[in-house]
Amino acid sequence: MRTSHERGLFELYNDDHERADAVIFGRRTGASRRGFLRGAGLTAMMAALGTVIPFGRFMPGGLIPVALAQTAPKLLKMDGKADGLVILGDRPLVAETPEHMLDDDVTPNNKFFIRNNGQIPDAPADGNAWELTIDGEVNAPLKLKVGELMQRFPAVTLRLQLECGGNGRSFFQPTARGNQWTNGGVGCAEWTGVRLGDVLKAAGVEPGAVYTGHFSADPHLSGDNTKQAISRGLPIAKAIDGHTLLAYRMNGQPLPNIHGFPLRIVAPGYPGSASQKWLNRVWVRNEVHDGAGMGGTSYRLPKTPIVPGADLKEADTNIMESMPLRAIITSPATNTRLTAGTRRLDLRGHAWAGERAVRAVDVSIDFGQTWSKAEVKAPANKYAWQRWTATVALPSKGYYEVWARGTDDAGTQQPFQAAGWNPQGYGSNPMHRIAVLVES
Ligand SMILES: Nc1nc2c(c(=O)[nH]1)N[C@H]1C(S)=C(S)[C@@H](COP(=O)(O)O)O[C@H]1N2
Ligand SMILES: [Mo]
Repeated sequence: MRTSHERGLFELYNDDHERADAVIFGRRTGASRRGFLRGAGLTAMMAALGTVIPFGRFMPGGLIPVALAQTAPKLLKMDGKADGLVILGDRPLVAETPEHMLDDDVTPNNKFFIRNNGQIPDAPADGNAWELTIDGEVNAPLKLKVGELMQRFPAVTLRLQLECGGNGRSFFQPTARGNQWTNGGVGCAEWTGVRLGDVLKAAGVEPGAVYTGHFSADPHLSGDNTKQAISRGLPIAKAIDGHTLLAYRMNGQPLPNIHGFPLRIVAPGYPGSASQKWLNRVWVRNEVHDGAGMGGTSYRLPKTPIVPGADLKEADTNIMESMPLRAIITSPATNTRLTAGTRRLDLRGHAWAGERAVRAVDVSIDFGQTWSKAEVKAPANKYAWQRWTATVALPSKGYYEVWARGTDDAGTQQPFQAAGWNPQGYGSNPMHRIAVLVES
C-alpha cells in the first residue's frame, strides 16, 4: 500500500514534473539537469513504485519515470475502431494509437489513428462517381471520376507509413500548441491506388510547375464554406515520385470514410497533412501553394534553433518535408508486470525515418548506460516501417525502463529528450521508453 507521501509523488509527477524532479533528485531542474538518483531520492522513488529499481543509480535527473508519468487517457468509442484508441481532441476529432496497439506489421483499419482539421463529411453514395479535377500548370486539365481513374491508370499497392507532422509533440517542454500526440500519430497500411505522377503526366505538367495544392470536401470547423479545413501540397518532385498515391483502398477495403473515402493522397515520409483526404482537386501551381496550413508556423520548422517558448516568424522557417526518425516499442506494453523469476524479455517494435531508412535500433535497460543492438529488418518497400526485435536479460526483480533508440541512414540518432522546440511542436522524436516490472 502506498502512503500519502507516495501518492503525493504520483500526483506531483502528473501536475508538475519539474517540481517532482526537484523533490526526488534534490535539485532545481533547468540549467543543471544532471546527476543521478541516490540516497533519499532513490528511496522515495522506489517507495512510490513499490519495488526496487535495480539500475536506479543510473537514473538521470530531468527524467520523468515512465510509470509515474501516466495520466488516465480518454478512450475512443467509434464504429469501425478498436477499443483502446486515445482521444486527443473531439472537435475536430483526433485520436492516436497507443504504441502497443501498433504491433501489427500492417496497421489494420480499425487501429489506424485519426486526424481531422475540420468536420467529417458525409460519405457519397457512389464513390466511383466522385470527381477529381487536375488543373493549373498543365497542358490539358482533367476531370476524372474515381471509376475512370481505376480503369485508366495502373493500380499500385504499397505498404506506406502515414505520420502526423505533430507526432511526438507532447514530449516538448514547454508545451507546444496543438494535439498532444505521444508516439501514436502513425500507422503503416497497405494502400491501393494509382500514382499521382501517372495522372499528372496524363494532364501534361508544364515546365513552370513547382508545387501541388490539394482540395477536399470536408467543411471548415466553423461551417464557413469559403474556408478550407486544410489545403496543403507537395513539391512537384515529391508529387510525381512513384510512391505518392491517389489511394482508393486501404488494406484491401474501400477507404473508410474517416480516412478519406473515396479518394485521398498518400504522400509517405512527409507530414500526414500533405495526404489530403476526401480529395476533389489537385491544383498544379507555379509557386509554393498558399492554402490553409501552408503559412505562418504551420508545418514549418525554424531555419536555426530557437529558444524554447520564443516566437517564430514565417520568414525564419522552412516548410517541413521529411518526418524525423522514430523507433517505438510495440511489445510489451508499458507497465507490463512480469511474473516473479522472469529474467529474459523479448522486445519488438517498428522504426521509420520519413524520407530516410533506418540503419539501427539499440535498446537499453539501465537508463542508457549500456546499449545492445536490435535486429532490424528491411522494409517491405520504401516508406514502409521496419520491424525490429531484441532480447534483453533482466538481472533481478524490480522496476526497469526499456529504452529504444533509432539511428537513420544518415547517422542521425534520436535524442534523449525532445529537441528543436518550435511553437507548433513539429519534429519531436525523443527515444521511446516503457516501464516493466518483474514481480517478487
Ligand atoms: N481533407 C482533409 N485531409 C486531411 C486532413 C483533414 O483534416 N482534412 N488531415 C490531415 C492530417 S493533419 C493528417 S495527419 C492525415 C491523417 O490521416 P488519417 O485521419 O487517415 O489518419 O490526414 C491529412 N489529410
Ligand atoms: Mo497531421
